[in-house]
Amino acid sequence: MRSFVCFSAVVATAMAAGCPYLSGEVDTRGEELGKRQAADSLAGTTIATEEFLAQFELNDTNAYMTTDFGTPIDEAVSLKAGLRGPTLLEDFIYRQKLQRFDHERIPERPVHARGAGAYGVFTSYGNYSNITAASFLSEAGKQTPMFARLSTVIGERGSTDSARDVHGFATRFYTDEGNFDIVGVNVPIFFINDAILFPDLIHSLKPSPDNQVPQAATAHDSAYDFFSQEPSTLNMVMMVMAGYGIPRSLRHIDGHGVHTYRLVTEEGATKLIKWHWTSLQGKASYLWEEAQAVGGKNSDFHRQDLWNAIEAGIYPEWELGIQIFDEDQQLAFGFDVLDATKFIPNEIVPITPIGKMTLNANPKNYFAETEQIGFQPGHIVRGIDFSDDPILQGRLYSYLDAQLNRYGGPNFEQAPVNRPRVPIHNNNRDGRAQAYIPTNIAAYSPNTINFGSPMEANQTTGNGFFTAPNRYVSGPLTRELSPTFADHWSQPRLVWNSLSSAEQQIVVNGLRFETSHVVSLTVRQNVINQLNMIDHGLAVRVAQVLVDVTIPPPDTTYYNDNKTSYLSIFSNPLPTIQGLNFGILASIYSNESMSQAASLSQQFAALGLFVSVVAENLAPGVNLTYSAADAIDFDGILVTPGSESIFINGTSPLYPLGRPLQVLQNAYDYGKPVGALGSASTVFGLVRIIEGPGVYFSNSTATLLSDFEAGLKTFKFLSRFPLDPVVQGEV
Ligand code: HDD
Repeated sequence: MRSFVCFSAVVATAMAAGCPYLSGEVDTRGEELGKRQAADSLAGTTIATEEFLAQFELNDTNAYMTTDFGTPIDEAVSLKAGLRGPTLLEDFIYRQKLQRFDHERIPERPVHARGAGAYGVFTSYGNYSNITAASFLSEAGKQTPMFARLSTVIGERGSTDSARDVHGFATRFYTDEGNFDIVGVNVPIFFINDAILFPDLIHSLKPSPDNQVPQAATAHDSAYDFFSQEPSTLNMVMMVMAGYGIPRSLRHIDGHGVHTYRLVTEEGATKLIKWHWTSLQGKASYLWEEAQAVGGKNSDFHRQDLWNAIEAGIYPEWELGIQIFDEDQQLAFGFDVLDATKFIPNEIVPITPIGKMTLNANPKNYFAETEQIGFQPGHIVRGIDFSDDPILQGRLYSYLDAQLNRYGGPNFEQAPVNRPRVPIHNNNRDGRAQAYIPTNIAAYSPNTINFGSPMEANQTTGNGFFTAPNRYVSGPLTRELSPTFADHWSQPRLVWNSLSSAEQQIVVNGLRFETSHVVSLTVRQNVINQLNMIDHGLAVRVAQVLVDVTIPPPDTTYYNDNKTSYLSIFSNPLPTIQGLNFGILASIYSNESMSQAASLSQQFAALGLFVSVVAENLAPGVNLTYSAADAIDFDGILVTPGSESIFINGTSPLYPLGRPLQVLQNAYDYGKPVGALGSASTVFGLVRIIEGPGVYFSNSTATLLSDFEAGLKTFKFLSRFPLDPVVQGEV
């Protein structure tokens, strides 16, 4: 036996705390809650997350080690024949420990493998029974527990958060009438308009099958081969390049259900809708150079950011809104609302807010909760119905199939994070790892032995319907794309028109980066041909770095002057700076610097910012060293007076050569607000920083506070970056 320090103390405490197996106690948490749950479900309420999950939690405090089947064990040393002899097959403890380790992984999601999740609550703004029978929308103030998982798409589970990618925005409502999932993304559209193309899309985006390069990146031949051969993707490519692909954080993205859904009232009246989650933190994005630095310096940036904000009580919030329109408006907006590659501009159908999601609790175990949650667009509650969108129809099959593969069996809905907060009654039975004990011996319907139970829910007025009345489907079998899906260029053109010159430059730069990695001349040419159908200037500008391509004459077929104000990320200031990161650069060798840092730190923290004082070592009052700090850690940076010498000398064994200046320079180069108090402004003469918007010098702390508050809301100062001459009409 290996000796453990304080072993006897642990035993004593465990006994005092009433350790279950020592005292012979039986765990009845599940049973008690089961009774409550049944009662609550009849009363139309759900059990709060904390209480619900508590029944499944394993708390190891003051407990002895046991096997999976409960026997107390000592498992630190294997059983051997002789002190130096071989390990014995008989050692069930050793075998179980290794075996459990060998089986720790389940297949990661084939897409959206990397993500972060959190629990929350949804609050309905009103009683919407005039448009839907969905019970979670039945009264103002009604609260419904939630779980949200936000993710990248292409990167593997161990890839990087800041990869340029669409971001998944999956939300689950644990309603009092079962689970409802909106499984969306951070753009209002999708790449393709027929689910049969999904494997092709994903194969083209994933790393090359021969060498698995590149990871979590679209900058390669196959992606652009597919994009240029399947132009339905162009709308999404444009948005991803316009900043949607590299958000500042998961808190700063919107979510969109993408498809047209149908709402149904108790009386059977229907409306068509699109779901939208609007971030109350606002939308904010990295610049590309910054995103790449984040990927290298802190590949967990987004996951950590969401976690930290929730731990600090700065709960991220999103407003749920719907665009609502009539059944006969399906072709009224110049495209088909069943085409998932199109969005309805807000100017045409405004978004009506109907509730709010607040994420307020981190999971306690990443695997059990964030990894095991299995979202499905097919998780629907009464009052909500599908549409014939071919992408949605395909998803109704694919997600169930994906969960079956990940879990290896059909009982995945029994995992705590997947369980509805209402009781389950049906005749589904058995399967791998069944966790319930069904007691009804008549597992069939109709039956008399169990008095007809479980009964069809529609015997109760208003329950058990999903499919809207008067929803007809008819037509000849065909493998054709509807001509109403055929225009792939007018909306990417609208996206292009809706961006500021600086944002258009971001798109051009993004496409230059991506297509410069494309080796095939045919693919490069095809990309340019497609861009030319969106905008000739765009094609010309991207082609400038490709050289070996022919620029076709303008193809004006789909050129239009339409715009929407909703799309621009960088033109709209953030509604709040709460939860942004702020750096105060200081030096421990200057009393003035340290005392200013302490006072500034307090005042900036009072604005709701996460403030870090950076200095040479972790002396009192310092949160981060120059060895560890980087511009990516901050949304704005302020230099303290007295710290000038570290910028001028720039050398010390305590940090990499030139690091303090580099942090400042990079922050400027990433478009962030930067500034100096008093004499520290001289430091700016040492770097390539041009005085202008977002660069603040003052002797007054109050002035700097208000400057930075405005600067952080602006978030990125794009006027620092050069524009192609073409913007001034020179090409
Ligand atoms: Fe999907 C996961 C979003 C089209 C097949 N998808 C997945 C996730 C999100 C989306 C957010 C991660 C959920 C989580 O966090 O667990 N997917 C979308 C959106 C789409 C879309 C908004 C179009 C509007 N997806 C789509 C199609 C197919 C799939 C057309 C296949 C026909 N998606 C899957 C999947 C995944 C998935 C393979 C992987 C793991 C999972 O489902 O649970 O089934």
